Amino acid sequence: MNQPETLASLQASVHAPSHVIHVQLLAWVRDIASLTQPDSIYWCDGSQAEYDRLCGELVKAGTFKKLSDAKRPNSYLAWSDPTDVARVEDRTYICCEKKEDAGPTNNWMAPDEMRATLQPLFTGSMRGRTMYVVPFSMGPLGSPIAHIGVELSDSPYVAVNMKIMTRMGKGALDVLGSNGEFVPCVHTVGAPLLNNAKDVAWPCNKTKYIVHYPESREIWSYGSGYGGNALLGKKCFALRIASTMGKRDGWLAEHMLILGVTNPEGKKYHVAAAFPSACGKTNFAMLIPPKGFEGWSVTTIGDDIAWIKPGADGRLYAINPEAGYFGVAPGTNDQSNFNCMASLKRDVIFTNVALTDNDDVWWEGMTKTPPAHLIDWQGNDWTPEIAGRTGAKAAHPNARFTVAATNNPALDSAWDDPKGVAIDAFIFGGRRSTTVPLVTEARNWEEGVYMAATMGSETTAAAAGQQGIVRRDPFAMLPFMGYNMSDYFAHWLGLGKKLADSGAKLPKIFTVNWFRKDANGKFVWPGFGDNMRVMAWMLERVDANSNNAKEGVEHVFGVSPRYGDLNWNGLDFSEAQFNSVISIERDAWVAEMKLHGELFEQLTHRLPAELPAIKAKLESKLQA
Ligand code: SAT
Ligand code: MN
Repeated sequence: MNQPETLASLQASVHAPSHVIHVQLLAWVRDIASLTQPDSIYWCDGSQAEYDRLCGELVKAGTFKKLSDAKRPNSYLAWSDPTDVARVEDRTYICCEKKEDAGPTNNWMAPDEMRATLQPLFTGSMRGRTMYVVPFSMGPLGSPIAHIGVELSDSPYVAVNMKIMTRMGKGALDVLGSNGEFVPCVHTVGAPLLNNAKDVAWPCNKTKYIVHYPESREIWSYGSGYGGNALLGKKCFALRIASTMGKRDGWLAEHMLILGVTNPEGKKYHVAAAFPSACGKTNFAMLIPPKGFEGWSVTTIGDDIAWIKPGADGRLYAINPEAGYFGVAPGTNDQSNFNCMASLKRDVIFTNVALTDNDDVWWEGMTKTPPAHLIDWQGNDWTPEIAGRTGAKAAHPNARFTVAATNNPALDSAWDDPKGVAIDAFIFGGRRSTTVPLVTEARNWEEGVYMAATMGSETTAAAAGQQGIVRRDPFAMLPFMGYNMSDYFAHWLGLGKKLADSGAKLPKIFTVNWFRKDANGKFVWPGFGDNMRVMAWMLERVDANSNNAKEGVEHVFGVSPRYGDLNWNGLDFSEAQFNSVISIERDAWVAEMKLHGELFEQLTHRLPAELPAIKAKLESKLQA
């Protein structure tokens, strides 16, 4: 006879500690365990002792190498399976009831069909492994802008990364209490260990599915152990699922860094900036003002994701839902990102960088002269000579570090503030070697939304697939939208209108392009710290009425600075160079507008009428 289910019997059935009093959570863990059949279940408490123990087990399993404590205390290196190195966009699905609600930019399958597809894959998928129960808060514990998730994963690599990337463990369970809401996330590497088979260092499966059910707010991930495929709080929850929550409840989940910037008079601004993956968000968020900007400071609130909600005063308040950085290592050095290098001195998990002969790490661009010998990310000998001959990279181009925000010397004092920070300006930027000017200010919210919606960017190693081709990446959200892109544009337009109608002052919207190249294929703009020169101009434009506001010059697409409007102290950058990164070439823009047209055709079904109307207006200006 079936016993009535008591809290105690439920807890016992899933080996939960007695402080877990959430019946629905316990029942779900039991159901997933009976589906995936792990050997054991372990509830993560999020403590340092637990982290250290799991890292030790990962070392024993061969997944982690412990780095030299003298060189890089408390740090580890993981090498993934060479086929599991980036997000898999073509295996990522939005499974809502109606295909139109996912929209033409997402892979879609009906929920029933997807559940039937996944059922046999998840059945027994955790055999021979431990299922880690990973409760986490996206955002400061208890913040009205934060939300809770629970990830069940058979990957201890995921558990330790989630400890760094989120507020993970008992604190999140305490917020949940006995009946709080959580987003259930199920993750398996899809590599059951049968008959005591020996494990490999990086288990995964060549079949992969990254699946979202926005209506029931579930995430199911199969077959990959890497980054956004597996750390389900990040892109899956904080962007794809959260974007659908934001649409419903009137807020925004964005692929944006958040930074604070204080001018020499002590006035502080907050900026949120959207760039596609591997286009320098982390560098921008940790920027050190260059020579000529004495008295300015930049502080980091977040480097990848922003959750933004309107406050009672009509301003937009942003939190960083994450607690750590999962950033691109290659190219990072003391010149490009000093604060990042300082953050990486200890307590880091590196994935797919190279190992030095003294048990430290190296990646392309870390130092001018590479070490004479390394073991590359695939475990092979690497020397500059071998690289010159074969082109072999020591680190994978999408190699990553995972490190706690609290390691960042430029961390903003409000980074953990449950209220969030009020945003003064939004910046949108793509990676474009031609066409798009260094900076443009939109004349109004609608034109800003247009510019963000039509943004293009050259693809990078952050996603599997061909690199360096320009694709439209609206709001840098193309791979991360949980619903119909046209509805998302309408959501942005609607939110702006609602706030403006309430009398609120809206943040200004800018687009930037740090990546224009000259005829020899060299970047013209120095970028990195010198991006401060552009940001300072933007902030003057935010304070449009202040005395030192530089007017800039209006053109077809908005307002851009003149050479004399930027502070060039400490940088040798000629007017001719400036003109080559700020110029608007008519022919290039006629071609570019055609691509906007192609995007709008793809999205035509629900496209808000404002956007084609703005396009027509811009085109007629371009013809004039
Ligand atoms: O792999 S992640 O999606 O987490 C990183 C990124 O592409 O931004
Ligand atoms: Mn990102």
